Amino acid sequence: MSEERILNPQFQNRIMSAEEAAALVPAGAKIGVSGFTGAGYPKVVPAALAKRILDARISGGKFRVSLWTGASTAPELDSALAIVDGVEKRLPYQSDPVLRNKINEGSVEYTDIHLSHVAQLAAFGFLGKLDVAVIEVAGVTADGKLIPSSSVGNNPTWLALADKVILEVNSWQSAALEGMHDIYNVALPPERAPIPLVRATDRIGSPYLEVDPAKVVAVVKTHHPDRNSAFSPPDENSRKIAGHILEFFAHEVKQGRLPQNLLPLQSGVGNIANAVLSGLNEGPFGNLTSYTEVLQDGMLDMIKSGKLACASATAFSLSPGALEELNKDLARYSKNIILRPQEVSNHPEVIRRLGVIAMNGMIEADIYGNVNSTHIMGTKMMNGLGGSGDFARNAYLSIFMTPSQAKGGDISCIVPMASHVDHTEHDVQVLVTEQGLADLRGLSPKERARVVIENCAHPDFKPALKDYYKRAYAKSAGKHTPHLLEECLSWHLRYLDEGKMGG
Ligand code: 0RQ
Repeated sequence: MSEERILNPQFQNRIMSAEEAAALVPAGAKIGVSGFTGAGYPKVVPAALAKRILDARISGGKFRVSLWTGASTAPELDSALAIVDGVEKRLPYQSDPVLRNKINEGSVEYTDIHLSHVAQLAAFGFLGKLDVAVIEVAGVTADGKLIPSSSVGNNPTWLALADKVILEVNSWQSAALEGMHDIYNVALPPERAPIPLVRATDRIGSPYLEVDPAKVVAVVKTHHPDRNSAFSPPDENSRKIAGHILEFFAHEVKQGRLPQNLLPLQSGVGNIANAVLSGLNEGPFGNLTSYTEVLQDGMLDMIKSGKLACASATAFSLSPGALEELNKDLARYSKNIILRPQEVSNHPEVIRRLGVIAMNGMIEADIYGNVNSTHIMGTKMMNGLGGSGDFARNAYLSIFMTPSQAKGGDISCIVPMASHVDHTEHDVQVLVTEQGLADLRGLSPKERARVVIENCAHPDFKPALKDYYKRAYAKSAGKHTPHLLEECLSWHLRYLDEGKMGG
């Protein structure tokens, strides 16, 4: 890529300021924005739009927009618009503290959607009509193709569906991004055909995004870094969780149920997921591959050390230090990293074909293996389920992990009944806490309850869980999945009333 990032004259003619571009967004618009886990989101138009929204409010007007993204973004987008009460509706995944508060106080509608489902739902009109797309790109080629940025997400869909397109061309993004992406269009039923991807390393599409130039109403030049928070260094619990998972993998290899280089890895967001990757980096397995959504610090370390041969994802999700390091030397990684649309990175067909090993964090699991990834005490949204369901349902191995306790020991993450269920007992194969690992494959509910309590619960809560299960078995009308319906959520109620869970 040359120094000049906008090589096409038609796009050059549309260059304007962020304020001028934001003025083209109508009140009430549904906006499809780029951005996935703090990577590749627009950085200046949202702030200009927030200012417009604030000005409208001051002069007594009403101005809110709906935001459709790839996944979470960053404060320049989600916080900036939420803080001025500018967000009507948000989908499909977020992790912004300001926006989270607005969702939980009831002033923002939030639709939490499997990430692989979003493009199809949008294309068939279930989300309404998309008015504007605001997409960050790394450049525009002479023939008008778009060089994608540090995430792909739903950008191909937003570019195709929106009436108007605003591009942010960010010269901070490395020029070496050109060629790293694999943009493949998944056709809609009834024209859909098999996705011809049989290895995580396969390239099946084009390195460029395409847009009808007639729809491009504004091109805004920027030079701003992606913003993401740093990962905490792995603590003792995370190291223990990683240790249990590594031991389990070694056992599965020995049993002939996993190859020596395992199967393509998917790893979720958060500190624990990142710590597991650090564990793998120090572990005995080599020549690994990943078929995942986000490439976080741990995966980058594994590429550097030679443990991970290739990573297929839809976005980077790196700490500032790792990002700086990667950007300095991105060309070196061009053969190891492929960034795809999230409809492909998270596609059930491909995940099932490749036999992915899915490893995701959770809030809580119940004794029968139902997993809550999203709701604190059953009602408060944390982030969203993101891609965890895409992977959990379709993986060869579906692992969920958490420390056994939260909030200094006041909360047990293993409970009699999950206060909200994102992943049912049918989609959860392995549960891991620092206490141990429960392999639930092939077990009946009663067998699962015994192994989950025994292997995963914290000793402070284990006796109460055993007691609950014993009494439930004695009294329950049905002995298949024994419960005391009058008591099963009492642990959560007690936490809400008294600040500590317990039987
Ligand atoms: O709260 O931040 O106030 O301290 O939840 O918990 O233990 O640091 O865990 O960072 O790994 O995140 C499920 C949220 C775990 C994440 C979740 C509190 C705890 C802390 C965070 P504080 P930890 P992690 C691919 C896959 C859904 C999306 C997904 C997530 C905070 O993994 O969002 O998997 N997953 N996507 O104190 C009350 C409990 C709690 C609790 C933890 N039982 N009750 N609070 N906490 N357990 C990526 C994408 O899709 C983009």
